[in-house]
Amino acid sequence: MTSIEHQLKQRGWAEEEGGIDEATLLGFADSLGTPIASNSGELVKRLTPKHQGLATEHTFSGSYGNKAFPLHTDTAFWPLPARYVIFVSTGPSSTGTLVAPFERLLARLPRKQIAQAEQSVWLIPPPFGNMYCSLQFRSGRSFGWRYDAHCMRPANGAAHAIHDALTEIEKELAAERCIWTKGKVLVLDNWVAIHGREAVPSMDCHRELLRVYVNQ
Ligand SMILES: O=C(O)CCC(=O)C(=O)O
Ligand SMILES: [Fe+2]
Repeated sequence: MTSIEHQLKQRGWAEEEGGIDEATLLGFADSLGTPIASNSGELVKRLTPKHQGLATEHTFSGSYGNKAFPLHTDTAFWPLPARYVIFVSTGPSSTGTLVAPFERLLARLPRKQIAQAEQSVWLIPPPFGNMYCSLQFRSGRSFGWRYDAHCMRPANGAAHAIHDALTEIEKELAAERCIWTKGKVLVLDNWVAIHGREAVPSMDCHRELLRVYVNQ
């Protein structure tokens, strides 16, 4: 088992310095599974900080601009969210990507709210999708978690309570901070770990990550 696979199994994400560039990214993605295009149709998506007004509506940058992105599951609005998210940095950046296992958030809920998390129903409205979902999903023998307050609206009382509780927990959560060097790769098991981004200071406006979704 490679170090990446081992880390993914152990804690739900993996980091490696200096291993990958644009030319080798899709080959690396192939070694994990099948690369899947993002909603924009691109297999490799180039992520750069954008001012809110200049970014596409309904994207994270369209909603938050250069401010912090809250913790989320990528593609939470897909019937089955992408299994892995690969990020590679094309240069150094001190703006961290934040990562935490979803269970670390759940562990902070009072016992009574664990049941509410299980009973919570969420709506993913247009333009993101058009479906109801729960936080936990199952695919074959695997279970996963989805959470993205940007596209998931609480649809019952339990979901409202969980939304409020997770918003508070997120403020105090000790998330791991991945800061970037050229060629560094971060692979997330997107069913297990959620992630966000720190606010981007103007001096880091050249920050650039490449992102690929992978299914198994
Ligand atoms: O830029 C980052 O560090 C993460 C970006 C992200 O989470 C996203 O675009 O979905
Ligand atoms: Fe993301």
